[in-house]
Amino acid sequence: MLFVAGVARQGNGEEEGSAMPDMTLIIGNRNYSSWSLRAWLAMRMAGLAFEEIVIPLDQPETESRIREHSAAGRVPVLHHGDLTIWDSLAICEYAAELAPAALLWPEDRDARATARSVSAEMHAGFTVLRAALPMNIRADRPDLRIPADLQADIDRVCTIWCDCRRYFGTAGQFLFGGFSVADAMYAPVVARLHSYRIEVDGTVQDYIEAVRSLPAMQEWAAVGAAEPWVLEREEVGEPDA
Ligand SMILES: N[C@@H](CCC(=O)N[C@@H](CS)C(=O)NCC(=O)O)C(=O)O
Repeated sequence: MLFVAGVARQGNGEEEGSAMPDMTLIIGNRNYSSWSLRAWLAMRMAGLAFEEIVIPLDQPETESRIREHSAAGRVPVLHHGDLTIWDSLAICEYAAELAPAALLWPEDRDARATARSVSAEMHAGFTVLRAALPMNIRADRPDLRIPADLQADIDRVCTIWCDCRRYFGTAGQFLFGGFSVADAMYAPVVARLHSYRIEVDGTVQDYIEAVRSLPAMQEWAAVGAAEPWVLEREEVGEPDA
């Protein structure tokens, strides 16, 4: 029994002879839960097998259900045997360690340091963009007004993507060539720029298409689009009735 994040868990973890203990990823609604998408995508792109539990957000029982898994009260949460890992970036890091061959962090040290910088910037920042453009996979909202502070966040994201593609990404379609944690961290922004049809230049549009074309992203989007839950506070940019 381990007490992790304030939650007692009975281990079913690494036993002698078992190469890979079970993993379960707890996520929110696919349509809206941007932090869940980051962790889920990193796990999938690392080729890791895991069970999923979806806890719909904004329901009366949401908080208590999440707290059964993590005292931090947020999804995503990963259980691996008797270990609990919470927070999207920590789960991405863990996936990178479990599956080193997937190169979720670039091999080149300069590229890796930059990938970590842009991932941390996403994790800690872009508050205006995150509030004004909620991830809403099934939305198609071309008429959203873009105030200056939102445009500044969008411009910063586009600069990051263009710089990464130019200086580190030429060997592939993603920010650092092959898919990395940085792409997982920005995947919900890709979805947002698409949903709200934000005007971007050709390099950014190509990158958006590369991420959206990933089979894992298409799977996430298809399941998210079919979900029954509609969260009014996340529904922005609807045309006036
Ligand atoms: N810093 C955390 C943020 C996680 C987060 O805010 N998740 C939201 C869903 S996307 C959540 O759990 N909200 C709880 C709730 O709405 O009750 C991470 O990176 O994982």
